[in-house]
Amino acid sequence: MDIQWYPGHMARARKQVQQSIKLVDVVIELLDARIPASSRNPDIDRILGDKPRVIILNKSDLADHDITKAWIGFFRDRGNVAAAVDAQRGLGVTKLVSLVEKLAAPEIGKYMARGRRPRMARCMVVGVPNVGKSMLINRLAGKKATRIANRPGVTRGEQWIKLSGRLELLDTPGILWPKFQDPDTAFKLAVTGAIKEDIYDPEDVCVKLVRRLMEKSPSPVAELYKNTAIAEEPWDIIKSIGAARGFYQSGGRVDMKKTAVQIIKDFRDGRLGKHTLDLPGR
Ligand SMILES: Nc1nc2c(ncn2[C@@H]2O[C@H](COP(=O)(O)OP(=O)(O)OP(=O)(O)O)[C@@H](O)[C@H]2O)c(=O)[nH]1
Ligand SMILES: [Mg+2]
Repeated sequence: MDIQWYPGHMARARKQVQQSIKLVDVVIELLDARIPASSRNPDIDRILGDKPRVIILNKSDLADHDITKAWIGFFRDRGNVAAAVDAQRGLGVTKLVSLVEKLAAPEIGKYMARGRRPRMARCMVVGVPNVGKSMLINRLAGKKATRIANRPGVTRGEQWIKLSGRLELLDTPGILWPKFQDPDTAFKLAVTGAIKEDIYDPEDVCVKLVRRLMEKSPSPVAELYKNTAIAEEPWDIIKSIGAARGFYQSGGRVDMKKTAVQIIKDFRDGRLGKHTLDLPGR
């Protein structure tokens, strides 16, 4: 899989993140719980410097629960603050607010030591595309939050959300690009939806996905598609699933692309079970 980003685009986004983090006490680094290693920007340590951060594994509803626990242990062993969240249903969000407050306390303490009045902790969310940044921001904002336009004293145009009197959240998320160190990372980013459909081949990705899922016992592919996925090779399995669904092209051949896209969607929506593709300590 040969995938290229636009370097200019990436550099601009990165610069914007570097500007924004100056405005906050704490950064929420959002990772996809299904691929915590692959969804991490490899330059993140350099980008964030010594800014306090909390590592959040989002979409934990789609990930293997035990492996998520192992990942949180992995990050904590390295001295990070880490927790799992399901931004879609709002699980883990209240705890996240407490973690951010705790991490911001030393900075606010320093601020007050200079004779200033106490202020709220400020934070922002950063992560790769599609990891759930906007959804988490909306969850954090909830109903009680008020959006504050152009708060004086900070960069013009920055929008802040006041979270029930405890936190201020920068409402523009920081988008960082993942890196494809190897074809396996590219596969994981594609299958989870972190990269757009126009830069990978769904049939290619689906073959890899089916092969991986066939290694599991019982195979989630055989379970979901019942008696339709009876072949040995991933390509033939995809073909039989397409045929069973009636995905034909004119001329009577199975529409492999349409079938592949559907199977990938089934995976992303959790219909093929909860899977984590990256193991801690990789
Ligand atoms: N199952 C599940 N889906 C989630 C969760 N969080 C976000 N999503 C879904 O993931 C997709 C992307 O969410 P967004 O919040 O738009 O992600 P984003 O990081 O803002 O994406 P960009 O703005 O494109 O960078 C949406 O379809 C959400 O419904 C979660 O915790 N669980
Ligand atoms: Mg967004």
